[in-house]
Amino acid sequence: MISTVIDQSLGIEYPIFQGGMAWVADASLAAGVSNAGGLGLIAAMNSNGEQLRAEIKKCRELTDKPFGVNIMLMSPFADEVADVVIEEGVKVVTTGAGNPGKYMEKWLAAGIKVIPVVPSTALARRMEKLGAFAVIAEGGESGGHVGELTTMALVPQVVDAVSIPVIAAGGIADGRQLAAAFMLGAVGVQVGTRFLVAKECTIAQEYKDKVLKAKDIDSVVTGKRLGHPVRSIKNAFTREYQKAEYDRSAVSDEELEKKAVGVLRIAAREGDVKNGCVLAGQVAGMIDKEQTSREIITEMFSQAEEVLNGATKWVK
Ligand code: TUI
Repeated sequence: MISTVIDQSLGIEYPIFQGGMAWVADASLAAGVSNAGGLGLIAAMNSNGEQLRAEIKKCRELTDKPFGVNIMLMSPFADEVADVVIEEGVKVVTTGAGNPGKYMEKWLAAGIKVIPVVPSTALARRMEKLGAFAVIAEGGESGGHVGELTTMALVPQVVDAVSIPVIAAGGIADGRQLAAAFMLGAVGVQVGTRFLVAKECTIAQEYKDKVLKAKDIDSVVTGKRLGHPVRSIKNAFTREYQKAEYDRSAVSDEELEKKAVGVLRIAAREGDVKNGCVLAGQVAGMIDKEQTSREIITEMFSQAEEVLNGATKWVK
């Protein structure tokens, strides 16, 4: 059994979070992961306050286990969903794509455990000072909005920089990577891409198929020019966007911005995996079967135990 401060303090069975994936992580997936012993998270990214409230209610109907809400700080609804998590008595909030500083005081006053995603030691330290319960150190192997550093380089530096627990994210899809995260000093992991193909994940089958078929080098980062680098699986959208991105004289920033409007939704919800943006991490190439959240979690942890138990074989 692998048990740390993360599962013990959150009342879950395994120290694993499901990533708060925009347009993906709804009540069905969050409840699936929570029922399997991890921490499921509802992504508030694409919801206004009332939509999030409804999703939280649905999640409570599907599970009596702890779950959380992820707030994407670039969302136009960030202010209102920040209040809804308090009103609804959500116990754990993770944040992404920004600094949640302005919400920390009221979240902490409401007894919420705040666990921000950080791409650097500087933000990790700031979050610790503001009262974060833990931080998620997410490397650029991950899908979606990415920082500069890799998981291998970022996690140990964040572990050294703060005294609060560190959860590793980015590039973790199997038990070997889970074990490696522990070796880097993390006490938990967050997994996104592998849960895209979970049975409880309600995205379009075309999106799941794109992940299942992906090879190691099939992901690409777009959006650097506008300061929002995003990793997704190569397709007609990324080819067209990249062409526009590199041609500054022909395509203005406004035009470029327009090209990305609605692309997450049409991929995840309409199954348009040609014109939509299929967010996924570099580990997509390792994922070749659909499984229940329970199968994913138990398989990852039993493999990690085996790897960790065998690790001393190298020590002479
Ligand atoms: O947030 C994510 N992944 C995401 S968000 C998203 S939706 C979207 N994102 C960008 C453009 C369009 C749509 C899809 N995937 N992961 C967590 C994460 N947070 N990764 C990196 C960061 C991060 C970056 C900078 C966190 C804080 C930060 O702070 C900068 C500052 O303000 O100090």
